Amino acid sequence: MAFSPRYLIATLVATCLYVINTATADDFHRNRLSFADDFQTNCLSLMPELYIRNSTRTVLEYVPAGTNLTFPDNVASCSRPSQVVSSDICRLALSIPTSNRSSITFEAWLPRNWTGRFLGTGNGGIDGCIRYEDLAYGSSQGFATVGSNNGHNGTTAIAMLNNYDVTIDFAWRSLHTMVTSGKTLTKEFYHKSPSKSYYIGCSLGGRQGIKAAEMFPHDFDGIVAGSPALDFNNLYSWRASFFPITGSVNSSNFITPSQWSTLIHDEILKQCDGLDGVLDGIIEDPTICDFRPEAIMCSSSTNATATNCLTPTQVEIVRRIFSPFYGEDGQLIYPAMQPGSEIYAVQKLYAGAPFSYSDDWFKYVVYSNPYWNASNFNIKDAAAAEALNPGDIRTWPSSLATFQSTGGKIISFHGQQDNQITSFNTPRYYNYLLRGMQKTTSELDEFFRFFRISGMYHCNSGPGAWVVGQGGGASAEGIPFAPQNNVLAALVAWVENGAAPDTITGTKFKNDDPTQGISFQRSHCRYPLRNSYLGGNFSLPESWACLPMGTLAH
Ligand SMILES: *[C@@H]1O[C@H](CO)[C@@H](O)[C@H](O)[C@H]1NC(C)=O
Ligand SMILES: *[C@@H]1O[C@H](CO)[C@@H](O)[C@H](O)[C@H]1NC(C)=O
Ligand SMILES: *[C@@H]1O[C@H](CO)[C@@H](O)[C@H](O)[C@H]1NC(C)=O
Ligand SMILES: *[C@@H]1O[C@H](CO)[C@@H](O)[C@H](O)[C@H]1NC(C)=O
Ligand SMILES: *[C@@H]1O[C@H](CO)[C@@H](O)[C@H](O)[C@H]1NC(C)=O
Ligand SMILES: *[C@@H]1O[C@H](CO)[C@@H](O)[C@H](O)[C@H]1NC(C)=O
Ligand SMILES: *[C@@H]1O[C@H](CO)[C@@H](O)[C@H](O)[C@H]1NC(C)=O
Ligand SMILES: *[C@@H]1O[C@H](CO)[C@@H](O)[C@H](O)[C@H]1NC(C)=O
Ligand SMILES: *[C@@H]1O[C@H](CO)[C@@H](O)[C@H](O)[C@H]1NC(C)=O
Ligand SMILES: [Ca+2]
Repeated sequence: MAFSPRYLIATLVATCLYVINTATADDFHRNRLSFADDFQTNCLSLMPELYIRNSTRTVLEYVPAGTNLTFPDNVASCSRPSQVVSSDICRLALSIPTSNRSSITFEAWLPRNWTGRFLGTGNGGIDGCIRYEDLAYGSSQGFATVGSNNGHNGTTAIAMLNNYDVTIDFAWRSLHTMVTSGKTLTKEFYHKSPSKSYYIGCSLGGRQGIKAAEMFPHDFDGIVAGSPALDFNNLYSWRASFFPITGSVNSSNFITPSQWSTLIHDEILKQCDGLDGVLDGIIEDPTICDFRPEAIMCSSSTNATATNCLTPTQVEIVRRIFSPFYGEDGQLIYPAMQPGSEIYAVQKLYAGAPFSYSDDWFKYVVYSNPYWNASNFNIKDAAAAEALNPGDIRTWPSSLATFQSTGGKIISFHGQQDNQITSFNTPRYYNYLLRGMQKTTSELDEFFRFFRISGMYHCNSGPGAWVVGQGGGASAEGIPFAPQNNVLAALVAWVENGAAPDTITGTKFKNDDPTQGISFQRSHCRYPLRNSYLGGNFSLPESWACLPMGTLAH
């Protein structure tokens, strides 16, 4: 077989390139290994328990990038048996007492490639669960990242029964203990204090962030507070209010999941999807969706077994669900559920069973009575919870002046199809804070910006462009860690360079799978601006503009 000269030259060049490449790779590998040894040695020789009073060490290990960590001791209800770690870290865990009858489990993931930044992570629901995906996310972006179990393990509140110290940990003390301990250990490990301190959390975690800004304004320079569980006592009462409205699954007018997710949701889209100018299954601004359920009521001449319409009683149930929740004195307890969230809301809030977080809260915290019956919940219970305000968990500060004066910045966001915390509550808080601090919108926006994320359910997922870097896992995968696309990167740019975000561009991946490519992107506006369709391809961000309410788009 004869080879052409051209082939031989090509082969020779390829071989030389291969040799050069191999040498480079070997050198790189060797350098990396010797560096790894230092980092690893420093990690394993750290004695974290010496720096945190009365703490007990439970983990100290060097974890190389690519490791699939497993957590055999983590309670099953946290649903976090393992976590892939994408950067080299020093991992340590401590048990830290917070009183003589309470303690927190603390974790720090300290990356080899440290940017000098510190990141605290929050919790969710009524848990008790370290968000390992957020520890992996933060450490992979070079933050010394810490998390805690918020004072108890698992997804129930039973540990708070007759132990007010566990409730205090849950309300604020676990997070603050985690931050002070985390900063101390970061300094011991790197021999340098963190340059800037950040926080990221959603839902309960969003509330934790606002609480920290209120109570410990020096803990963080920047806070991402997603879908925040603000006005916590009233939120838990609002959630408890649905079961008496829907009745139990076998009650005569119970609205079934399929009625919610097809009949009712479809009618909501029919009435409101087009308000933003585009029929895409996404209601950009649900505050202007005045849903009329009578449109799908069965008429008296309809066959009584028909499933494509609602009885008058069911229409009334739907009306109550989409109405604000008022107390004994006629004062607002919590704003209405926004239309658009029904497909997922039916799984919990409208499931015809007590909502477990609220049930736990009243049983184990408000009344210390495990036999309390959620069927009989009413506005007197709401008043009792609000008056008790366990652990001062409310989180509804009328001013964050001290936090602002330290240069602190807050980015809040809320999914406009949130199925667990009505997204109408965050504009309510924005306006409350604005009144409390007596600021104009542009003045408040100097340190507190709120973005409405259309088509996003509770903290993540949904039909909209919901991937905005709001947490680890799917919430940050596949998009660059860049201010325009990622709320945490936007916060860093704001705190460190004064570059405040005007919009956040969210991404929707095909089937929510980054490997399949981007389906579309949309830039989300900061409240009170609204996303308005200008024309053109609605899958492109530039076909939309953030305009004040009442402005004509074109
Ligand atoms: C730490 O332990 C000491 C002795 O064991 C005890 O006196 C002290 O109260 C503990 N401090 C805390 C914060 O638990
Ligand atoms: C990590 O390990 C767990 C438990 O062995 C396994 O279930 C999981 O699939 C692994 N994850 C990956 C990405 O390999
Ligand atoms: C919580 O679980 C961890 C293991 O993940 C354990 O070390 C700790 O003791 C538990 N804390 C409580 C309060 O039960
Ligand atoms: C725990 O500390 C409290 C004060 O914070 C004290 O009243 C109580 O007696 C202590 N209990 C025990 C068992 O030491
Ligand atoms: C370390 O982080 C910097 C910036 O954060 C990045 O540019 C660099 O590629 C990272 N290096 C490694 C080895 O990950
Ligand atoms: C509802 O009725 C079904 C069928 O009769 C029964 O199996 C189920 O236990 C009932 N559920 C409740 C909550 O009563
Ligand atoms: C009502 O609908 C059911 C089921 O679709 C059907 O079997 C029945 O014949 C209908 N009755 C009348 C009066 O149309
Ligand atoms: C709760 O109260 C309802 C209504 O009064 C009653 O039907 C139900 O049996 C009670 N449940 C329990 C567990 O006592
Ligand atoms: C609209 O933009 C999307 C996203 O870039 C693209 O996939 C689609 O082909 C465009 N549609 C038209 C009609 O140009
Ligand atoms: Ca639409």
